[in-house]
Amino acid sequence: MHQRILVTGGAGFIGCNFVRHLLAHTDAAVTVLDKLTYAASPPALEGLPEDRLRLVVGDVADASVVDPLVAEHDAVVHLAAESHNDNALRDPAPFVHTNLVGTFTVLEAVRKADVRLHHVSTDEVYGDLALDDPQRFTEDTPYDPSSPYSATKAGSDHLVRAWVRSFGVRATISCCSNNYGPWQHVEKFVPRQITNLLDGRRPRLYGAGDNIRDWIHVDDHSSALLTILERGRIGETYLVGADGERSNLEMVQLILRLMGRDPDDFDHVADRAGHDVRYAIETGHLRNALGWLPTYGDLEAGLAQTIAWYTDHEDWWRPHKAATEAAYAAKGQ
Ligand code: NAD
Ligand code: TDX
Repeated sequence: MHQRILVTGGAGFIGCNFVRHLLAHTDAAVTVLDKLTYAASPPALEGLPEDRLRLVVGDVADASVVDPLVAEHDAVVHLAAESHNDNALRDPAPFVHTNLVGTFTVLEAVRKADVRLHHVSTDEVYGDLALDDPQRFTEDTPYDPSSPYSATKAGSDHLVRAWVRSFGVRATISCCSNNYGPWQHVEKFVPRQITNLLDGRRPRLYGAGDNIRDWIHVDDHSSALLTILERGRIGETYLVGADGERSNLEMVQLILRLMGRDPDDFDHVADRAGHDVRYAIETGHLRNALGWLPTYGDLEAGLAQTIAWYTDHEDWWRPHKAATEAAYAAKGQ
């Protein structure tokens, strides 16, 4: 339905998987706008149909780039962000720039050109839950972000909501749980542990490892984004998750088992400052309203596939590994 789609942050982990999903499941011509920060993977966009994919290198907070580009498209899917909590604790400045000023810039561009927007956000905007809380996050849970990263994402969501109500911008928002899958930077939990094991290092668990995350395969996130882009109700926020709650300890031990290692073959390291305890998503709204369903029912199968992918793509992650681990080591992590 949307023939020309602009994907901001399309060279990042979720962005590149989403671009591949768009090219495979629609006829759309896709433009990626990406600054190509340390987190980008230009190789992930190689080998795709050249007549349907264009890469524009630029800053999503630069209106002189964003305004004319947005005006050439029918829809924008906005993923560009600084995404890693540990980096935000070291230096929050780029998070304010990209996540807040960048989203403001996109909103002004879609307002001027009257272009449909889907804004990609996170379950972290709702803060965290206690381990024994029977509730999960719903679309009605009050925003209560607790980290510098999630505060900038929450702020960006508030901007989108205000632009919808005040200016009639045609936008939807999705808040997704923790993604795993191919092309995820080795700074993140799942690829860090897999590549540590491939590298002869032990996995590193922050604190006791009791914290719970709700895991979803990135392909399921992509299909949810396309569903919301095509059929979502303007002004609505949709939670995206796949009933994948696991403690970090359970995840490390699952990865160890799938890689044929001893379940105790990991180290506890310094905890993250202000570490959110638990995220959990109630996904009924998206399923009932738009009929979306995840295809990876089985977290273990998705993780096994991801382990195989990292085993086969050492050329891709190897150049980032040493510097990433050196930065962690400097913090006792
Ligand atoms: P990522 O860090 O892997 O990729 C981000 C991409 O944005 C990179 O390609 C980077 O170069 C680009 N970028 C950064 N600053 C930019 C700027 N100023 N201008 C243009 N491009 C810029 O992130 P990700 O994990 O793929 O996350 C994508 C989106 O999904 C983010 O908005 C994030 O908040 C959201 N999200 C992520 C998860 C997750 O588990 N990873 C879960 C829910 C929501
Ligand atoms: O080495 C590690 N050891 C460890 O125990 C790392 C890197 C992380 N952790 C813990 C911290 C978290 O409880 O694992 C959990 C997952 O950590 P991250 O991969 O850093 O993800 P998280 O902080 O939960 O945020 C992710 O999901 C929500 C994404 O990075 C965000 O962009 C998204 O919004």
